[in-house]
Amino acid sequence: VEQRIRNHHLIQKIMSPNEASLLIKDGMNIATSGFTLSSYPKAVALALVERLKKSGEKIRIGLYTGASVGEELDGILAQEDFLCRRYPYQTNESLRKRINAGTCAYTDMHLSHFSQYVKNGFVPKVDLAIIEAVAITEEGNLIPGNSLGGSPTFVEMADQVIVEINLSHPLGFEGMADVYSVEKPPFRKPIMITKPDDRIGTTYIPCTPEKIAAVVITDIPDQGKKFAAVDETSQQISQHLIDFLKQEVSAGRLPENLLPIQSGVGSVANAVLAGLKESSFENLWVYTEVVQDAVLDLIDVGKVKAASTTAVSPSPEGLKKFKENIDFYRDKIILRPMEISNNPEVIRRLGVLAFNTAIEADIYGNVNSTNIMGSRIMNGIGGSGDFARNAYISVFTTPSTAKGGAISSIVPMVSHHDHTEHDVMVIVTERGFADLRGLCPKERAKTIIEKCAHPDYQPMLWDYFERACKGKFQHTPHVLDEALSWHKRLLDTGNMKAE
Ligand code: 0RQ
Repeated sequence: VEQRIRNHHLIQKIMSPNEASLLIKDGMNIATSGFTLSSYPKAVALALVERLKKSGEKIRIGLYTGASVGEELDGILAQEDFLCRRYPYQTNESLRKRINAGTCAYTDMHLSHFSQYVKNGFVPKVDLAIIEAVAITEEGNLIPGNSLGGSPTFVEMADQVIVEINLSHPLGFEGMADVYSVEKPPFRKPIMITKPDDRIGTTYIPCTPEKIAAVVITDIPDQGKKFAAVDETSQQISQHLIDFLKQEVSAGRLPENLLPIQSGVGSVANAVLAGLKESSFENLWVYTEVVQDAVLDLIDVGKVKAASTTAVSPSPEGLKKFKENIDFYRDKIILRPMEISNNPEVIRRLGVLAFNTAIEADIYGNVNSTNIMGSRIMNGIGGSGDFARNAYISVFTTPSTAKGGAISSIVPMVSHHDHTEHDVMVIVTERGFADLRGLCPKERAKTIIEKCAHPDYQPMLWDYFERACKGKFQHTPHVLDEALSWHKRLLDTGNMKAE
């Protein structure tokens, strides 16, 4: 215990998860650690839900996190309908159902904005923070697990803090974090990161013993998430992206070792980076928000010099490898708060190559990454907008069809806009890549239909575009009555294809 809780006074604040859960009251806004299913608190929420289920008492709370958290937090709270409000990102099935049924208010936000919103008082105040940690220092500071997300901001802004010391995290995590808090305007100083591995802050989350209301000891591990095996489609997407990068190097627009890479979440994103392992690229830098298995593998083979991230969220096997070899990885991975990992200033300065995933894209290059058929939230925008808008080159990948071909991912008009035509430079599907830089809308449409759309849908897209071009206004031609008719047809008949 002394190794984990180095402040003697705080040893007296150790309590059971159930006792600590009594600090959570109806109507509170609770902010927690956790980002992409890593290092979110579990024990207190599990105890809370178990106790309330027994007593039959109902509560409604707001939950603020870095990004997605797992079943033991979002899942169980959503199942009992205890969540009235949720910021800024989620990926949980039960919570998604509540949001789409309208019983939990969800505000889907750029992750770089969220810490600012909390600091500036743009969202209701944080009453209580629950932070999973590896250890507490003599001064009361917190050593984070394998994610930082919004934790430093939440600790700074909360009235009180519950710390869950998770023994499943090795003490070797200490030293990986670089915690720096963005100042308030006006006249704030630049964030002095000019290389992905620059260190500008502390290895702990600043906190005081007085703020810590309870310490809970647990060993419940993060569940982690298995990735789908790299299938042919993902492999083709990855190959086209690598061809594009090679083209940029040959043209002298990118250095031989590229520029710092950001890659989104999910199986396709993981496959894209897995492709880099087989490629000729070396001495790569990573400046991203989530490190999944593929980046660990690239580090293993010596292809990555250093990776800056706000979370290390590999599969269960990847997590085991990461923990067992933490002394090796600690030198190569810098864990930053999400207000730094996703900061537009730093992303623009470093010249990041941003690879993110689209649900659908339209012929003019607008991208929907969040809402299926315009209305049903999938996950959220996460950091994709932070990176896409500020990137040196922003790339969006997607298979050209979904649901066994019933859906075309290239449509006349997207049913929801996350990344507008102004932020999307390249679209890649398994068919090829469309380089949209410098093209006007009609040139973009031709390129996207030709290079990215599935052959089953190409004739329909050409037909739409050619008829649109017969209209009066020639800048971004549309047939407004038909622009969303593909989505409507899918909802009516289960297929986007015309009969
Ligand atoms: O649905 O699970 O019911 O089969 O969408 O699609 O192809 O499995 O792709 O796992 O890579 O997720 C955009 C959601 C892609 C993700 C998104 C259906 C499809 C399937 C998932 P099923 P895939 P992925 C870093 C950056 C936004 C946040 C982000 C995401 C499901 O990448 O959330 O990038 N991105 N953050 O069948 C209807 C279409 C569809 C479709 C796919 N056109 N219409 N359904 N699907 N295309 C991380 C953070 O920010 C924290």
